[in-house]
Amino acid sequence: MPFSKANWSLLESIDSPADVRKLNSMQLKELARQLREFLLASVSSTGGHLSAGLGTVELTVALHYVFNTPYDRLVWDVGHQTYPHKILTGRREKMTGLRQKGGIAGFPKREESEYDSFGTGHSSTSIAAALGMSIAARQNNENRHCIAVIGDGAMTAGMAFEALNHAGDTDANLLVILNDNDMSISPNVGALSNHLTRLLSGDLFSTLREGGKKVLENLPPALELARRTEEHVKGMIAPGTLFEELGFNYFGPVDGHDLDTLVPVLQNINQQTGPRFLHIKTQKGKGYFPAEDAPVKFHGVGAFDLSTGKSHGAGSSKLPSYTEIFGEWLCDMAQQDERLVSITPAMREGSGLVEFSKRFPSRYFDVGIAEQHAVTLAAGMACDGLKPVVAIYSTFLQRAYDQLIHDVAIQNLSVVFAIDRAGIVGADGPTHTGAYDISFMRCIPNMVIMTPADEAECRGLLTTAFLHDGPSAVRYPRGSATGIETEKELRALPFGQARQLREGNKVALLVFGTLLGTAIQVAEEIDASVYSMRFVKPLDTSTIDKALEQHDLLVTIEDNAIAGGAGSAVSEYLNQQGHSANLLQLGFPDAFINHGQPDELLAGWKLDKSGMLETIPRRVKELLI
Ligand SMILES: Cc1ncc(C[n+]2csc(CCOP(=O)(O)OP(=O)(O)O)c2C)c(N)n1
Repeated sequence: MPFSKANWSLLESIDSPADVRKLNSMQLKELARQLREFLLASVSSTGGHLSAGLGTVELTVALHYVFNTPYDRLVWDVGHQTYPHKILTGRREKMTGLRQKGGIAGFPKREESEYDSFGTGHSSTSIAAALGMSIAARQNNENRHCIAVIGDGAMTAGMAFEALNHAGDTDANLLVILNDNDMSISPNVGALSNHLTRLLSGDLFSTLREGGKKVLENLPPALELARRTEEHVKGMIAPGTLFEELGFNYFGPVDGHDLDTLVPVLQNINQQTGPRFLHIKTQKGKGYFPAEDAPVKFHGVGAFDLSTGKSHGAGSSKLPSYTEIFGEWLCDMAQQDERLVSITPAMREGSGLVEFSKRFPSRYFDVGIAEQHAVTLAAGMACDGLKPVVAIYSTFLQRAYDQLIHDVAIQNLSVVFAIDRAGIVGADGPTHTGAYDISFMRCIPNMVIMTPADEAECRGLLTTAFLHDGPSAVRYPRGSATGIETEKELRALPFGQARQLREGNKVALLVFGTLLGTAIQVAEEIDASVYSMRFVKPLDTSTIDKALEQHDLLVTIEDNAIAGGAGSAVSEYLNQQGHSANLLQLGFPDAFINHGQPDELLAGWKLDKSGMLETIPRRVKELLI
């Protein structure tokens, strides 16, 4: 498929949605074609989320054509499908810097554009946010439409249902568009997904497409067309869908790639008031064969060759990732202990569970995008003899905080939290950074928190966690491990004990996690002692006591917020003991961490070698003065 710039002349004439609204129906289709090609060319060179955006090209064009954005509020759930929206809303030229430091974000951001009415990244917030906007509009005597676009994956979360439950009982001018592609990141799961499949099944949907074409043959005026389309669409659907029962006026299902249907249906809905629900059927990866064929692989990609679909970076790192180290440990432990079960809230691939799901299907639970449920489900399992391992990203565990405290920790249940993407995540930015888990877990009684520094410690500490009686968490980052040997045997590391790796002078570096490699390099230059602390809780206070005796300055190093983090645990201990020790805490400051390359971001916060070589000697000097 040619991707010459010449193909984008219509797209290049679109500087804002106002330009889209001047086009006729033929031009809208051509715009969608060019938009898809541009999106492909763009993401193949920058990397980013692809399959979801390919599936929302026509919807994006139709929404900006029919609705008066940005006055009308458009809230995109998750926000990973918004590249077409960004391209049509004045950010086409900025796509070259997508997700790079200083460039535009991969998710909607209010400060980036007036068209991004709500910042997202985590799923299932769109209906609540759009409902809130609709209520605000009413209070402010504004006559605007508020639209939430939500995928069938995101619709599985409690938050989405909570908002539907509220909205359906109001007269809010809210339109919920369900973008149903039958996929979450992996195939969608659950009873709701089955309900949606039934709505789309059989002859219903194909008859609908044919009907839509017939309506167009006579080309009646727009409103008449819209009316007839609505009658047609509503006539096609069996009454009593879940959404009708919840108080919404349900339209659909509609082919979300057919602008000839989508536009008049939206125009019709635009004329109506109250809670409305439009169900559209789309295909993830639409229009690009490799992505249609492998939507999971193309959900999020690095730069790739457009003609083959092959990643440019493939094979560049031979080192295993921490995710893979976890996935392998999980299978090994499951083999050894049949009480082990594993739970993922819709993150099979990202959490390293593919192999486990194949080898132990009856002990594998993908619960959909439902972090709160995942944690309480684990608690229930732990009550009755199972040994659950919840594989969860640091950022998504935030959503299950009450469940962690109320359902797991208070009852001191043996649930292992395998926390992936702890620390810097890079291109996904602040919504996905794992900067707070140490802080928010450390204050919970009964929690054991471990921070492996390399893959051998990761494997060992996962075993320690699994054998521990009570709740425990092992946190590890995105990306490659160090390449050191790990032993096949599943051996726990000594509970609550740190390990000293280097003996030096004056300065002791107390490292919590995988910044250990950098710390060792720093220590070589300044002749410092180095410890892998391994445990944030319980803290190895005897190691701290010893380090304190032998050094002038203790430096804690972690990839977590300084506020409440592991360094704060050391600080609290020193305060309790009445030691007037000199302590320097290195970690993330009180600021959100924007998108960029992990190395650049760490350097920006002085957590790289040269940053540490600046801050640590400076503190030593200050001490001497
Ligand atoms: C709370 C939360 N959990 C998990 C994720 C990770 N995640 C990003 S996209 C996605 C799948 C979304 O599926 P769907 O809503 O159907 O959108 P699609 O990608 O299919 O268009 C998941 C699980 C997230 N963003 N937020």
